[in-house]
Amino acid sequence: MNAVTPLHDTDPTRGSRLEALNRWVKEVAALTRPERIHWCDGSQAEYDCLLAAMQAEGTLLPLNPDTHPNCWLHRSDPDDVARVEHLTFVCTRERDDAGPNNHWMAPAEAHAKIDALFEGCMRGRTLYVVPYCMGPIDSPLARCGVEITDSPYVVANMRIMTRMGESALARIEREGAEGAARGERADTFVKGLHSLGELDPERRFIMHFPEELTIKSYGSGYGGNALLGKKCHALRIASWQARQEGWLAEHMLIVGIENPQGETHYIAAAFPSACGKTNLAMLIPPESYREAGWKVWTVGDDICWMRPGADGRLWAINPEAGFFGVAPGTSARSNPNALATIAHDTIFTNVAVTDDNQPWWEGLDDRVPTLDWQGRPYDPANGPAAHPNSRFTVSARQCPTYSPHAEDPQGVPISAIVFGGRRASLVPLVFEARDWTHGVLVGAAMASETTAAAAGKTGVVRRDPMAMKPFCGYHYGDYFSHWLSFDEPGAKLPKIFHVNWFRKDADGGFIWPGFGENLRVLEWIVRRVEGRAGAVDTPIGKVPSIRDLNLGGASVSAAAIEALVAIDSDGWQRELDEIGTFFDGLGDRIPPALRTR
Ligand code: OXD
Ligand code: MN
Repeated sequence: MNAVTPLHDTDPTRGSRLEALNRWVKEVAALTRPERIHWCDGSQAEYDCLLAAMQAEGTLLPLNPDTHPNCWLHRSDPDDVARVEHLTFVCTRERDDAGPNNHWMAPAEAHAKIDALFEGCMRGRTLYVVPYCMGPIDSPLARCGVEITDSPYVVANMRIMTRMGESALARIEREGAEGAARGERADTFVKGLHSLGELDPERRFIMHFPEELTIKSYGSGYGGNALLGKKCHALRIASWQARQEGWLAEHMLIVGIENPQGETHYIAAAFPSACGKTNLAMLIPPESYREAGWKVWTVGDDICWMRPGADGRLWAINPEAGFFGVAPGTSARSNPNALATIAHDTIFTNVAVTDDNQPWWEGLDDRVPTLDWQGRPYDPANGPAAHPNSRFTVSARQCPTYSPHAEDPQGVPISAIVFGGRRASLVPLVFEARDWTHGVLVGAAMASETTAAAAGKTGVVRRDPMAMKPFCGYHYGDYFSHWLSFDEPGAKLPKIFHVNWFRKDADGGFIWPGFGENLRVLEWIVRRVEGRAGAVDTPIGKVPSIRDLNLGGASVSAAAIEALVAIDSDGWQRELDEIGTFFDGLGDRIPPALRTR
């Protein structure tokens, strides 16, 4: 770092307040050999310094300050644009505990392999110590971590995506002292070590050690590979912790639906990456609903931690403080709330820019960009102008529909859980599971067409139980059993539903209009929860008949709706056979209760 950054070296007082953390930072520094160490306090001044330094280095470019005040563009390495599932490992002592759903490596081998890469990798760089809290800082459901990274871009993103800095350090310190007083280990925070390394895809690994609450990620600076609070901590490690402690860490948005009587139901919904979770979390009701007084509140768009409360209901928090949303497709039509959210104080990554230096992506509007995501003059022959997995990082507080209850320490009570996937055929617009066990089966059987959020082919149907295939930090069989275990006396569990917004007609067009219109389906879900809506029994669960849905002012025909809720028995028989084969592939830990359904 240079003269514009008065960032300070290790603060010995702060370090000694927390022995375990200080020791780990020293060990990492001895291995990685940074030029200096900076403990992040999370202040605005620190953030401004980091941005100024990145700007001076050319790794962060200012966008048009008149249209997008305090907005920035970062371009990642062109070989580093998505999560790398084939290089992501869960390193448990027993191979079977990671399960066939994860790549596994023995912990000793994994540490040796990745530590060899870390050796001396921060020479000439600054090592940042980033204490963070996942969840509202005063929430009993929240959990802390510390990420060590040599990327200022990661630090800046972590400040937006988590509660980062002094307040998190104070909580870590308090929990350490409480643990020590109980005679338990003092380092209950998750340790994440990250280095950009050489950004060489051949020297890239994301390793998780759930038994050690440790993450090591080398060689990538992008998204979930590098912002370790998100997928690595809040899903892979947290799912493991959640199983031990009796809660759930899920790949779900949380949205509040307020009816004209002023009652709000919270829905948690799991969809695979890039299936519109952010859009659903920020949905704008159709006009007739708005006039009637319906409102939609955003609690979270990607991750949900939930735990049974004293009243038997599941209470949920969003562990994140920001949105790391997919830019392409975000528009005034698909998500005006997101556009308002990202109009200022936002970091964009891998988007294109217009001639007046505004961020641009496919689907935004019909302007033609000047530079593509790699900074080249835009030429359609090179493919899309914005990378399909280009992103915005922005504080959730900027969202016009951010729920006034999003930061409640006890969380919000969940009325319904919704599973969904991107399926061009077969799967109806919506159906309701018969009971909790059937609902768990519906989640376990989820499948979706792949998108650009992960490296690899897009558009292929893959099984993605509970949208957790890339994120479940342990054996899927044990995970399903854990889900089933919540059905115990006294539990007031949410009803479970499945939706599919993505059915296509013979010409390849979407049948259901989606976006704000999805509220029609959510209204049916909420009214089912309240026992106020009808439904028709089918072999796969309950579906609404046309008269059960509020279709006033909807642009879709009655015939289309009939088609969207019709059940194709032969197709479902084939689907069930495939689900059976998929479960067989997961081995003998699949709970028998799911088999007999
Ligand atoms: C994400 C993902 O970044 O699911 O949220 O890939
Ligand atoms: Mn996600």
